[in-house]
Amino acid sequence: MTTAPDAPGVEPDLSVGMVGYAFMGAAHSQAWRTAPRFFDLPLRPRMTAVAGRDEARVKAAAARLGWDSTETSWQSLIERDDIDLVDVCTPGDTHAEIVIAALEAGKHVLCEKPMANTVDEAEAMTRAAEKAALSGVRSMVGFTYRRVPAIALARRLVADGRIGTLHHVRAQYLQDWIVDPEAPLSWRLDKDKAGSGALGDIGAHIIDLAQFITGESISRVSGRLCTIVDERPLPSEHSGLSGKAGTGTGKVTVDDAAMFLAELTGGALGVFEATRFANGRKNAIRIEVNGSRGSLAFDFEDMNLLHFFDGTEDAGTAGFRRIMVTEEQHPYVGAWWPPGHIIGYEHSFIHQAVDLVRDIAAGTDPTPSFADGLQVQRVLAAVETSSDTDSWQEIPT
Ligand code: SOE
Repeated sequence: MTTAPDAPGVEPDLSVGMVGYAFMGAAHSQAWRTAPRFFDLPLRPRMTAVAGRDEARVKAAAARLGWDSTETSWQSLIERDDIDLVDVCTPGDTHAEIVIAALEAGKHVLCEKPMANTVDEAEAMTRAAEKAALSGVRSMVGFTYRRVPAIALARRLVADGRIGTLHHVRAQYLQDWIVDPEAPLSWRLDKDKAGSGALGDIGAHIIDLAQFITGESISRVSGRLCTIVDERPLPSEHSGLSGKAGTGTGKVTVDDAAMFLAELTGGALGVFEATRFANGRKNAIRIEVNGSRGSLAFDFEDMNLLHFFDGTEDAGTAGFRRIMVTEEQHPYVGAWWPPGHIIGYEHSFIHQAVDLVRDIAAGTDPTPSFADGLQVQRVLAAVETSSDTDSWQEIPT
């Protein structure tokens, strides 16, 4: 850590270097900037450097997002002595190489999801993280939705026994940003870059959330993947979520929709659905868990609410209760606004930064760990194999 002068009341710095500066890079930048302004942190994140290959663009991004300096390669960022933590916000095909190099250089790592494009890569990353942890180096995978207060509250209620024995999990992640067949190709539609399509991009989130909320793991799956539009215009220039079509066409090499049945370690059944073709659904993460005593239901498009049915109440008046998760005692909420003054998408990234900084300062292992990310990767791989072979697949432990 870059230690600040020992002035009383001044926390030492945690110097951050970020690789990538598109959508996720912007969300992470906002989090590093805002976290110390609303939360008491034992270390003060400093936005030291951002890396990207195009010098003009990375400089413009640094100026826009608030980074102090730039590098034109991730290698030169990692070589810097003044970087304590490397924040990886690049497409999945680059994660393993960057992350392993950063860990070997003794840098803490935050890696965007899905952790890798293959199980082999995720295993190598996990081995590197476990080795680095022996020298106090910390690592975390960016499954940010865990840090939505209503989701964290759902986990707390399940752990407190409020829904009883788990029977079912029902999870959907629905978007529609490529429903138009003229929407251009982007790296998220390229298997070499993204690993898979809806499955890894958004299905990974609901796998993580289902396991996080219930405290159980997915042990078996039976799935089906499909590609709905298999050829699209090439992008004109920018290839992100809102890219414009250029000339010529190219192949879509990933799934557009993924569905699977699952069994959880405690015996409960799960149904999962991830698609970027659900017309009208913009970022709907819907998750419902049903247990012997009650049920919980959440939808990210109304993310400050958690619905709770308490089956132990009198049947005549029982019903789904709409909990506004904006009270001081709710997870993370105390740092924000008075009750009823809601928060948004970006706040989960801030909460992620806060938890990571606190773990680094305390010398504790952050969650989700790389081992957690690897387990999600194994579920993704099992769904693909299941779809290819028409079979149930076990998830190795
Ligand atoms: C695109 O589908 C995407 O940006 C995902 O990659 C993110 O993980 C999700 O938070 C929002 O949608």
